[in-house]
Amino acid sequence: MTNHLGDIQNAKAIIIFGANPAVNHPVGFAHFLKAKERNNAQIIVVDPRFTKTAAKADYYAQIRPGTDIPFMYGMLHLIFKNGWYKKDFVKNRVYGMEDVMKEAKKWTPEKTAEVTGVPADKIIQIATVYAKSTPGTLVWAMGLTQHSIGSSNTRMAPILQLALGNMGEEGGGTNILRGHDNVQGATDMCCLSHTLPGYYGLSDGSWKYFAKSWGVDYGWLTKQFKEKKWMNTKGFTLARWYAGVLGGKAGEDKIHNGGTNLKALFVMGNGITSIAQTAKVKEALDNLELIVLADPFVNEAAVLTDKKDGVYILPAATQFETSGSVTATNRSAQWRSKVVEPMYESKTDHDIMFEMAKRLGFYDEFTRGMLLKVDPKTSELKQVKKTFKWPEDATNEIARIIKTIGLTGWTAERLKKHQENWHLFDEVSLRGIGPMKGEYYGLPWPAWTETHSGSPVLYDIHRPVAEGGMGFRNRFGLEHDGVNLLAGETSAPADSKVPGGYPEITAKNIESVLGITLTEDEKKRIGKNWKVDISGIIAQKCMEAGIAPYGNAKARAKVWTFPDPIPMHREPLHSPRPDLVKEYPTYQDKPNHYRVDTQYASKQGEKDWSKEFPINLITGRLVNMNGAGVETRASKYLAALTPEMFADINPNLAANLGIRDGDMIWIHSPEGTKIKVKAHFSYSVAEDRIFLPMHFAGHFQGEDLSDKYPEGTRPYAVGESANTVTNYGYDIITQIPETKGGLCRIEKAKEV
Ligand SMILES: Nc1nc2c(c(=O)[nH]1)N[C@H]1C(S)=C(S)[C@@H](COP(=O)(O)OP(=O)(O)OC[C@H]3O[C@@H](n4cnc5c(=O)[nH]c(N)nc54)[C@H](O)[C@@H]3O)O[C@H]1N2
Ligand SMILES: Nc1nc2c(c(=O)[nH]1)N[C@H]1C(S)=C(S)[C@@H](COP(=O)(O)OP(=O)(O)OC[C@H]3O[C@@H](n4cnc5c(=O)[nH]c(N)nc54)[C@H](O)[C@@H]3O)O[C@H]1N2
Ligand SMILES: [Mo]
Repeated sequence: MTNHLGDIQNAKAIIIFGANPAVNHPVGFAHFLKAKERNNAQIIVVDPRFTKTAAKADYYAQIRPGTDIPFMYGMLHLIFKNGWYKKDFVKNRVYGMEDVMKEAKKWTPEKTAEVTGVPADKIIQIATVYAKSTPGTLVWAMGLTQHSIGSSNTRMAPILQLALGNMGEEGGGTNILRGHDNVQGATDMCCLSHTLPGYYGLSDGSWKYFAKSWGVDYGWLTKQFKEKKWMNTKGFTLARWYAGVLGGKAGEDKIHNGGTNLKALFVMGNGITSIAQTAKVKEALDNLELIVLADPFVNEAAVLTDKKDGVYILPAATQFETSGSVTATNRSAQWRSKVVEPMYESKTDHDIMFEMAKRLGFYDEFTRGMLLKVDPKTSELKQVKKTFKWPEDATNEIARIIKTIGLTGWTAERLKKHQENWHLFDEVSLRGIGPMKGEYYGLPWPAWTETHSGSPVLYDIHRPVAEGGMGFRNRFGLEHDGVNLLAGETSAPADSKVPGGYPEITAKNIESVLGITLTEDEKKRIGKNWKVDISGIIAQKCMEAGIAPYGNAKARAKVWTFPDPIPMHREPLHSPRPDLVKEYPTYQDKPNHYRVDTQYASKQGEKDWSKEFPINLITGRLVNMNGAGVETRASKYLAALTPEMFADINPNLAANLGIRDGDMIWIHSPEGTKIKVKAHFSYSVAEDRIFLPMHFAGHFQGEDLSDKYPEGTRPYAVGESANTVTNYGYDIITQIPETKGGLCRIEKAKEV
């Protein structure tokens, strides 16, 4: 989120694309409703289903899945045509908007209606209300991301906000409602395969900075890899780990993994049936040599696989049995205290990892960073103790190393103080009072120094940098195609020593940009640039001059290194509209995408999928269930609310197929897989689509696997996994699966 949940109360309009907060963020949704009470905020919902959130909306557009880019271009068409965009903002703070304007010209209300299925007058109504009610906040979640064009969707939404000047404003911004507890923290620490923690890229420079900061030898680190080149090569994604096992088999995508397949799987906190294409996942599980499942519950990977040995279930403790900091959806940190000691023979996740590191022979290297501190006089790293204190020393290590997103201020001591003084912060502004005056709740990152206030609203130039103000980051050079990438005049944060844009701060330019002279001692101690400056001198001097260490540049509407420099509509791989596939085809196939060849054009062009599979397939969430569902289906009371797996189906569609409410139906996918579920009549879905909740497991393609659970562990509710029928398809940048855009065929199941 650029802003935060409480700040949504400041909005005059709220437009929600592909999120259902009334169900999935019900506590946060209270702020949306308060915005309505306070400002008569206009709530607009764009979703293929009439959701519980839509029920609270002033305007609702029932969009065809996967067509949000045309919808937003349709809005921009009217915004540019009628001069409703913020010209100064665009001129001074955005790069590449001309190309967006050109594309938007094509998306007349009629054309937009043709592609999205939303009537032209509704598009005009929504664009008008949203453009005129400022500040407006734009909210999204999984309905935008889980598509082969997901990353384009997530660029399109900020472009709409930039055009309207809604970025860096209270009550504005792009507010992405995150999923799991601490998923923001997991992302910031990169529990993924494509960067180092803190978004430091996979490069020799970053590795050397981390080697130094961890107190380990860089040469030792390189030796942990088969060859040095693998250090800077992205790994498999969660979405396609199975391809790492199956690669090389007939009909499977080719892999690029140093000549070997994956042989072992260690799962820590993933429900397995949440991964698209469960049948492939099962095949991969069956082909592994070793499976380790660290989970408080019986991870259903163990139930799905037919593997009889080499499967280990480790009892992991829950969050209530451990302590430490987590990061909320708005970049605020929260300190947590342990409620009870780990019960029975369970161990916390970090203890499981420490034990693994001991057995694998790198425990000392793994934990050494927690023993180090920067000497304030010399700026050298020194070992200051023999044993670490968990979790405080881990938190302080993160604060010491991660400069990119400004975690410097997140010392364990400060975070604990915020936990203890929770009542002294305002929910709408996050401002502290009394002893917490001058700080925002949870020190939302960036918190540039150990005394910084935190930054509740990203890119806000109305406040000084020391109080959370900043422009956009200078990340992609000083100019492109002869255009200056730095921000224009009058767009520096309040009280800045420099009036307009400026580059990111390095040891070389700090004196000239800030207009200061460093002492000889400072020159000796300062790091190469703000991202690796162990001394903290750059951040300190920047605060004094009102300068954001990362620079003040233009936001990029155009990303020249991406397959689509500006977002373009492309039909889902499995589209119900063959006519539009011709006009808006998907990408060319992409070789070696996170180590696996990935199909686009060849899959889409294989045949007209819509002939055999005419129904749109949407998957998503229920309020009483969570994720892959093993935790919530193990609750008698939550399971009782939805005891069986079902599909929401429009009664008119059902009637045409001879299906009655409550009948069992087969749903077939283009992958050749099928599931048997109960038909649940609902007008929330249009006649060309069905909705499947993603939370079930324990049945597989018609077979009940109940007897495979260890005794006493079968959840109260079991059923088919939606992901057994989700289609092939992955985002071109991130590889998130296309679980919100696919096709299927439905038939009534024969009675037995
Ligand atoms: N009760 C409950 N709460 C949860 C979770 C849970 O499992 N249960 N999970 C948590 C997690 S991990 C996450 S990530 C969040 C997810 O939160 P949400 O993103 O709100 O969750 P979903 O229900 O998956 O999808 C949101 C909506 O996207 C719509 N949609 C599908 N395709 C499209 C499309 O092409 N365009 C548009 N505009 N909309 C589309 C769906 O109809 C659905 O209503 O929820 C979190 N909160
Ligand atoms: N079709 C379809 N598929 C989807 C989605 C969709 O919308 N449609 N949404 C996707 C999204 S956004 C998400 S986030 C995923 C969610 O999918 P998962 O991440 O698989 O969902 P959870 O059920 O939250 O799984 C968490 C697992 O961790 C275990 N666990 C809980 N606490 C702890 C702990 O402290 N330590 C350890 N070691 N384990 C713990 C739980 O028991 C459970 O087995 O699903 C994705 N898959
Ligand atoms: Mo999620």
